Amino acid sequence: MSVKYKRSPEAAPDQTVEKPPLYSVILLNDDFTPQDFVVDLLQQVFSMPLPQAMAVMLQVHHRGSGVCGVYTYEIAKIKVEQVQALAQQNEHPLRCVMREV
Ligand code: TYC
Repeated sequence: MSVKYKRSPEAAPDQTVEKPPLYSVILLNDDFTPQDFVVDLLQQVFSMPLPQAMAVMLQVHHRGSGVCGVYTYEIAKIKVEQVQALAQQNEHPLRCVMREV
């Protein structure tokens, strides 16, 4: 869903621009992808510091899924593709999806 907001304090009151929709990038659990691989990937693709990467990996491992970040459509799509490419190159069944916030 898109929301309208005022462009700036200087803008005329009736002047609005569309706020872009945002997408969560979500990692899904599986029984085969090594935990270390997921931690490395979270650091590499999502620029997470090690403690955060470990926390997100454990969240996915224990709860089934976890949010890696929230982005505009094109950025979220690139992140999902990067995760899928790394998983494929390393022959892991890791799944990653995006969902509108
Ligand atoms: N459950 C996996 C294991 O025990 C680890 C894992 C974590 C896999 C997160 C995927 O998105 C994932 N090796």
